[in-house]
Amino acid sequence: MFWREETPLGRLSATDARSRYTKEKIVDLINEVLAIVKRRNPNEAEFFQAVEEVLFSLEPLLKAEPKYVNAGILHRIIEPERQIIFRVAWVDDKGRMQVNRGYRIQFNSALGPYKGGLRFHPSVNGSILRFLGFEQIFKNSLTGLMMGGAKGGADFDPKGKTDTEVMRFCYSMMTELYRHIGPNTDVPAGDIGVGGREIGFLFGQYKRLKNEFTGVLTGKALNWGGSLIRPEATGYGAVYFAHEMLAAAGDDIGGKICAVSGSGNVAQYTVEKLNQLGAKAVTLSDSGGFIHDPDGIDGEKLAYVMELKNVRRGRISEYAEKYKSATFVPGQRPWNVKCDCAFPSATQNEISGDDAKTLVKNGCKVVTEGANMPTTLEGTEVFLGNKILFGPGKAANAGGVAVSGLEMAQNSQRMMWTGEEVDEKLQGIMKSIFTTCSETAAKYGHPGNYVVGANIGGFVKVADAMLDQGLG
Ligand code: NDP
Ligand code: 2IT
Repeated sequence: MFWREETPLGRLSATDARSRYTKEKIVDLINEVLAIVKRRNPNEAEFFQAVEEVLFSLEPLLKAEPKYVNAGILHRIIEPERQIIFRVAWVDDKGRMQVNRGYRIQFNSALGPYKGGLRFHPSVNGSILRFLGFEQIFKNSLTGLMMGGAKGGADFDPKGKTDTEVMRFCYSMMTELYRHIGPNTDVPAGDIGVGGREIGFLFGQYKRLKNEFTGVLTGKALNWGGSLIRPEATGYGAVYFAHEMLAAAGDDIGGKICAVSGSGNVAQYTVEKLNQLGAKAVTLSDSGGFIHDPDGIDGEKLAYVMELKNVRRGRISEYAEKYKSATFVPGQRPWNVKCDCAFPSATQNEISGDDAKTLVKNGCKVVTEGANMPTTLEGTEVFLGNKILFGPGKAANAGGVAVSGLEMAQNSQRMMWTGEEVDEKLQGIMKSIFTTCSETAAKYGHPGNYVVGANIGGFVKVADAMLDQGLG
């Protein structure tokens, strides 16, 4: 727009960018920005991977809309607004002092308060949280709700810890985190290793420290400010997204054989919704291996998994001891099981290029990412090259954060909506995300490529808000 060109920002940013980056040279710009990411964040493979995928898919947009280049949006969007790293010291049940590292990456607040989960896992480091925080910016934008992007967590391993150890860890984590967050500043939630139990302990400590009962966290229990359908939202949303992709291709999820990985929050509610829609989930996994149950993981078996994983905190291998129809394969992921649809719902980079080829060879037609970045760049190319209906995580798993946004809205109103109301809104949001992905992909010359659609669709809203808000 003309007036933007005339703003001080427009003149400032235009100095060399406009002359150096002609349409033909957009790829040079992308490579220059990637080099900055690498220099500032050396050896951060996951963060680099997430940025590389997004920036290259923006190419057609940047060629059509030089305003983003002129205002230096790429240079700004790859640098978190604020990054907090802190010591978390706590005492275990034997009275020994333990130390972990805590993080909060407040990546982008152009669209609203920072929003994104906390991950507790021994693998947590800056690279993983920066990749997750970066993805969260575009995911939150796609929901259409007003939320910025953030991620946090700690290299704490909840496995094998008692409830009291987890409680003391959460208290100590919040004793530092509380000064950086708030219902209008930054609203964390769960992710791997952080569920209802951890959110409760974190909330209790925040409330004591601030003497305020506010919606500072989402994923709260239903009896003290949580939203109906939040626990279900990511898994349900992923299946709704798969349903939309199939419907647009004239097909239906009913009767489909589905391979699901993970056995935590996202995987469990993916299986529940698949069952409700008449599909058959035949696999689940954890870091020990996967189970294959060709008879399908029906409602009764799923109830067993929920008790096993959420209450007893056991291993998925126990499923095959309980149900003789199932086999347990240690140390492997479920991608060589013949299926129509795959729902990777455990962790990043769990589908390699070879796994993707195996899935395609075995007839898989739909891949819906319940997890964040579960497919490597090589795997993504295999799926796109074979015209698989591929729902990238930042679109397909956005249902979780979307219902977190609805939890924030309910907390602000001091109201609680019915489950039907929230589920209806979730379905509407997933449908609208699919429409954005589909229409944007077509508009920029890549029809059916929902990776391009999600990345450009998510980026435009954030970038426009950054333009409106000036330098920052
Ligand atoms: P949970 O902690 O509930 O479950 C995680 C599951 O994944 C467990 O079965 C776990 O097995 C498995 N897993 C974790 N890390 C690894 C690993 N390195 N190798 C193999 N298996 C692993 O987490 P969620 O279900 O909440 O999260 C799953 C994925 O979904 C993550 O990528 C998360 O970022 C993403 N996501 C979650 C949302 C949410 O609302 N919860 C929203 C959007 C995305 P084990 O118990 O052996 O570790
Ligand atoms: O990756 C994600 O979107 C989440 N873990 C959920 C974040 C949230 O704020 O609900």
